[in-house]
Amino acid sequence: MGVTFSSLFNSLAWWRSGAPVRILMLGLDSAGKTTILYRLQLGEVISTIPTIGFNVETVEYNNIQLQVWDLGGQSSIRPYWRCYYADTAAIIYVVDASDHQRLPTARAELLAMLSEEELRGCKLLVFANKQDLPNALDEGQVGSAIGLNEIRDRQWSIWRCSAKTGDGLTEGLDWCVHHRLLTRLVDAIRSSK
Ligand code: G3D
Ligand code: MG
Repeated sequence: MGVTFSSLFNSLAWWRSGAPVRILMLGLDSAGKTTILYRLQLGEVISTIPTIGFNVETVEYNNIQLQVWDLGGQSSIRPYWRCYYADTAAIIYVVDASDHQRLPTARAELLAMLSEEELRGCKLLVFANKQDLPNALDEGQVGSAIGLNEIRDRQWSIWRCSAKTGDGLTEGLDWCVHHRLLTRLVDAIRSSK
């Protein structure tokens, strides 16, 4: 599985050819972000707590920096998140599809995040995680619950997955990568006219 993810991330690195790319992986605590990070097997996960107090996990792979932190909790530190927004290629939002009670919170936090000016237009990949659990909602149900259909200002996609088994993770990341490749292709065609 590591090889598959590596080739996906290679494609994304190729797309930017040189400049570092940042991918933010966000979600409520316990959504499964850290599990996904390890499941990707991209290298050593570095965990740091900046002075402002939230825990950031980072994996660097081939000029791509994948940064992970929990949303929710103290709104007072939210302005400091901006330090992490520059050069963000995509946001991966992880939702615990089995935690029905916290879906409204997951929705509110996502919408607050997307309203950040610096993240305008940034593509959004949502993982409806924990599909191995019997009470997990599918991607359509999770998408409705977190208000994806109301998002009109950016491209988004939602995929069901299980970080526990690894199912669905490749498909989601594949969308991310191929979508950007397609964007570049369209840009190249336009500029050649
Ligand atoms: P976070 O980093 O988003 O806070 P974690 O979440 O990756 O720490 O995961 C929180 C808990 O959910 C962990 O359980 C983890 O094993 C579990 N988990 C993550 N993804 C899945 C999944 O796809 N299916 C199932 N069944 N569980 C998952 P513990 O018990 O270690 O707290
Ligand atoms: Mg974590």
